[in-house]
Amino acid sequence: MERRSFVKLGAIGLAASIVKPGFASEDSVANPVLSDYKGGAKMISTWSHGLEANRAGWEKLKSGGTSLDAVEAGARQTESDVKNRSVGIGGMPDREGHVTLDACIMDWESNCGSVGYLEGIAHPISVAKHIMQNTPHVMIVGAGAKQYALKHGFETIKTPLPEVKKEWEKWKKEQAAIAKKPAINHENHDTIGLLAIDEAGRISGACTTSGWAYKLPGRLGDSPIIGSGLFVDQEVGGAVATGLGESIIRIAGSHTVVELMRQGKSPEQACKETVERLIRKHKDMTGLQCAFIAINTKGEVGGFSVYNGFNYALKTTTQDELIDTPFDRKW
Ligand code: SD4
Repeated sequence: MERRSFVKLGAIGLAASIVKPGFASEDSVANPVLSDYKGGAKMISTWSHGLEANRAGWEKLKSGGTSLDAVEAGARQTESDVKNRSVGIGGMPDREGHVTLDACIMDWESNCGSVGYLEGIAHPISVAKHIMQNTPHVMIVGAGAKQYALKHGFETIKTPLPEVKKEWEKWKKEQAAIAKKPAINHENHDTIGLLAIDEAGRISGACTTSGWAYKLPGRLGDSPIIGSGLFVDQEVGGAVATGLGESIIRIAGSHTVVELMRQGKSPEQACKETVERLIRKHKDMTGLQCAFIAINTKGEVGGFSVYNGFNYALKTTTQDELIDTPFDRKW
């Protein structure tokens, strides 16, 4: 077949896929695989801001919302936190002073949506969900993502915030070296990744960030990449990542965690082996923090980080707490 007709057929396929079932909808058909789940609703989110995010998500779960509603609500909570320097409105800019946001979302039917390099929009996670539910695409970035968000009436914001702009101006004066790797830890870099399982056993995940502070313009990390920053497979479970995106992409981190769970590993063991693989792929781990958290279809959860200092928030009907993960090494 000539390439041109192949492309044309592909386009017809694409148009057909716009109406195909399998597109996420608010009232997605229950997956029969899920009927046995008895573990109750549960939500886990990275870092201490995960506590507030979980509480926002829990409001949805409590009132019969799905895990997808919960992770979106949780992510939106952190995106609107003006004190958070790594997510949403309070995020740190790139080298040229632009706050560009990355986010992705995935549900139990393997529907997924993603935005990258999105500037001036309050809730990238909801744009990602909108893309997932209303287009045949998974990922829309940059000017196209902005155009999409504006067209669909998403709330706009002005970034960076004045205090963030001041910090950036100070940094600019100091002329930080371009190749210098920033220390990624709780203080300066704390993307939120969320996973939820609802009463029906449906797993969804979300991830949202402003990424590496003072990154090169155009840089995308792992957070908008399905399989790196987030992966969900209802046959197995879900995982999210936080830390230096370049390292996480290198091993398709979240997908790796899920595949290890598929082989029978517990969430914690799968996260540990993924961290160990990541470490094996880097000659120099100085300052390179990365962590994963995961949930399986039994509702078991766990996490693991390269360095100490990483924690995640857990919410169930009886728990609302922060859990320090085991780690490979100390700072
Ligand atoms: C990134 N993974 O853009 C994100 C940042 C992050 O904790 O997770 N920080 O590389």
